[in-house]
Amino acid sequence: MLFLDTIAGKKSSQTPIWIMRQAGRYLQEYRDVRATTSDFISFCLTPDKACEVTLQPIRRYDFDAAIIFSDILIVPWALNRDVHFITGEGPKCTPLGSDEVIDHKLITDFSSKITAVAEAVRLTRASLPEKTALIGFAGAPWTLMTYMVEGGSSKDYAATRNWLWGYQKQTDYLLEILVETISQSLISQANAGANALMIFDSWASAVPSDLRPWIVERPVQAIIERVRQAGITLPFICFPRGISADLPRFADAVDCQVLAIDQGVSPVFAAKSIRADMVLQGNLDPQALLFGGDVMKRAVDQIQEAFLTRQHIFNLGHGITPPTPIDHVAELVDYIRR
Ligand code: 1CP
Repeated sequence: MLFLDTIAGKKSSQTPIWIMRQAGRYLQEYRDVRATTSDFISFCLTPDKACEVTLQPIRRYDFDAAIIFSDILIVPWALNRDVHFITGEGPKCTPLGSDEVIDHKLITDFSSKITAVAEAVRLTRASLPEKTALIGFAGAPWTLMTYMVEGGSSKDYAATRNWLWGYQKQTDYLLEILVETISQSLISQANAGANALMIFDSWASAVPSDLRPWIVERPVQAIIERVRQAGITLPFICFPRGISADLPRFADAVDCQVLAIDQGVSPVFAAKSIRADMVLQGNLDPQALLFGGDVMKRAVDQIQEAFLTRQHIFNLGHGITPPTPIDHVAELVDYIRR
C-alpha cells in the first residue's frame, strides 16, 4: 500500500492522495444512497450503506485511502446524548450542564452501541482493493466537547470556553470520559480491519494557545496510549485544525505518525518547523479545488515543492465542499499522479 509505505518512511516517486469528506454530497451517487434514509445517524449505523458510500469515491478516483463513512458525533450519540441532524442546520443535542453526571454504565456498555461501525469497517475492508488503505476515525475530546456543551455547531464556542475558565474539574471529568469512549471506538475499528486511525480536532483553534497542552495535546496523547495498551500498532493521523504556530509543539507532545495540516499553515513553515520524522498530510485550500484548472495546479505545485524532502500525503486542508465539480477532483488526482 503506497499510503502505509509512505507513512512507514519508504521513498516513492508517487505521492499518495485522498481527500477529506471524499464520500459526501458533491457526489450524485452519494446523494442517491443518502436519500434512502432520512435520519443521518441511522444512515451511518447501517453497515451496507456506510460501506457502499465509502467505496463510491474509490471506484471513481482510485484514491490511495478510503475513510470509513460515519460521523464524529456517533460517540456522543452512543453516550445517550440526543444527537440528531437537521437538514441545512447541522447537528443538534441538548446542551450538557456543568453539573450533569454521565452514567458509568454508558461507558462500560459503550462498545456494544457502536458495533454497526465495526461491521461497516469489516465489510468495507473486505470489498476494497488490497492496495487501498482504510482509515478509521473519531473526533478529538475537545471537538466532541464543543458539540455536547453548545448543543450543536457554534461560531465562537463561548459556552465551552467558559468551562475552561470556570469549570476546570468538570472539564477534566468530561475529557476523561471522552478519552475512554473515543479509545474504545478506535480500538473496535482497528480490530475490525482499519489500517490507520485518524483523530479530527476540527475546532482546536478555539482553545487559547496556552491551554492547548491541557485541552488539545494531552487528551489526544492519552487516547493514543490507551489504544496502544490494547495492542494496536496502527499509525495515527492527527488533525488539530487551525493551531498553526502551535503545530511544532503539538508534534512534540503527541506520538502520532501523521500530522494533517489545514490551509491556514504555510507548507514551507510546516516542512521546516515540525519534527523531521512526522509525515505531513495536506493542505490544498478546498476553494482552490472548487476553481480547478491552472489556479489549482499552481497551488498544488507550491505544496509539493515545500514537501519535496519530507514524507507527504496529499490532501485538502479541510473537507471538500458540496458544490465542487466532480471533474476537478479527477483533474487533481491526475495531476498528482502525472
Ligand atoms: O446528510 C448529509 O450527507 C450530512 C453531511 C455529513 C457527512 C457527509 C455529515 C454531517 N457528516 C458526514 C460524514 C463524515 N463526517 C465523515 C465521513 C465522510 C468522508 O470523510 O468521506 C467524516 C470523516 C466526518 C467527520 C466530521 N463530522 C467532522 C470532522 C471533520 C471536519 O470536517 O472538520 C465534523 C466536525 C463533523 C460534524 C458534522 N457532521 C455533519 C455536519 C453537518 C457536521 C457539523 C459541522 C459543523 O459544525 O460545522
